[in-house]
Amino acid sequence: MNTDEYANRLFIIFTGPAGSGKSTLTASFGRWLEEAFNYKVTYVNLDPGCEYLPYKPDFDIRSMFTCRDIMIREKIGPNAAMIRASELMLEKIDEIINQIARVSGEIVVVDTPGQMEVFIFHESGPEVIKRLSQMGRVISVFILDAKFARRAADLVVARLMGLSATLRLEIPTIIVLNKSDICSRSDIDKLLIDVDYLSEVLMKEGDGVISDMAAMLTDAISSMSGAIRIVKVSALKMIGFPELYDLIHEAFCTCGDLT
Ligand SMILES: Nc1nc2c(ncn2[C@@H]2O[C@H](COP(=O)(O)OP(=O)(O)O)[C@@H](O)[C@H]2O)c(=O)[nH]1
Ligand SMILES: [Mg+2]
Repeated sequence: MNTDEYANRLFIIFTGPAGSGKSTLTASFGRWLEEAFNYKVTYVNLDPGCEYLPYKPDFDIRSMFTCRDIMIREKIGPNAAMIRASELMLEKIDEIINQIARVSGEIVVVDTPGQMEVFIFHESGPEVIKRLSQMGRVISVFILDAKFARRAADLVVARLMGLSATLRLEIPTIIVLNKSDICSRSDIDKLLIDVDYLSEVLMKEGDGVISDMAAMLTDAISSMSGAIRIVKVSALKMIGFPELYDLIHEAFCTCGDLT
């Protein structure tokens, strides 16, 4: 139920592979929204495995359980502990959602577990998203690490990952290329916006079979998700945030500001 009280609330969920910059972007994009627009931003940490956060969370899953405690208590390794934590997230979903509801302002930035698969491909992520959708609009920002965007084929893989996140979470998803401050490709802008150019480079860079496959995937992704625009950001240097803001805005087709 999407009541009037919640109609204007926006949850921005940061997802992406380990180390791509979810926590850093949660912190810096949240701060930018506060400074540029005076929004009241709420910070939510759903990563029970992190040791350090670059923001002060209003809700922190670690107040309920941590991977470290689970490892010690259940005598298991870090990967099994992450999976166990994901199960616990599901078991305690009512309490988690109630606590998030209690602290949430108009914009809520949500940091997710370091290992994206335990959030996106297990039950907990989609369930959390479903419950948040009852309290406002939800969008996910899928983060790709520029360190792994050296070849055109990597961008195709990124789009596929973004698409699988969309399919799993069933919410609008924006793909960002983070760490643009250390991106080594000079034609990255063109690769991100021009699908024909991307196909051309794929042909040149890969060997026959691989580049054919990548080109076919590019066509398929384009027809499935329309004109895909990947925005280039740097969470560390706060670059590309107005463009990211515009994309979030466009995803909801609203006028005026985000709320
Ligand atoms: N150069 C650069 N480093 C970044 C950027 N964003 C994050 N990092 C670094 O990447 C590492 C992982 O970032 P983190 O936010 O913890 O990733 P997470 O695992 O996805 O939450 C940290 O050392 C960050 O300082 C960026 O825009 N540029
Ligand atoms: Mg993190």
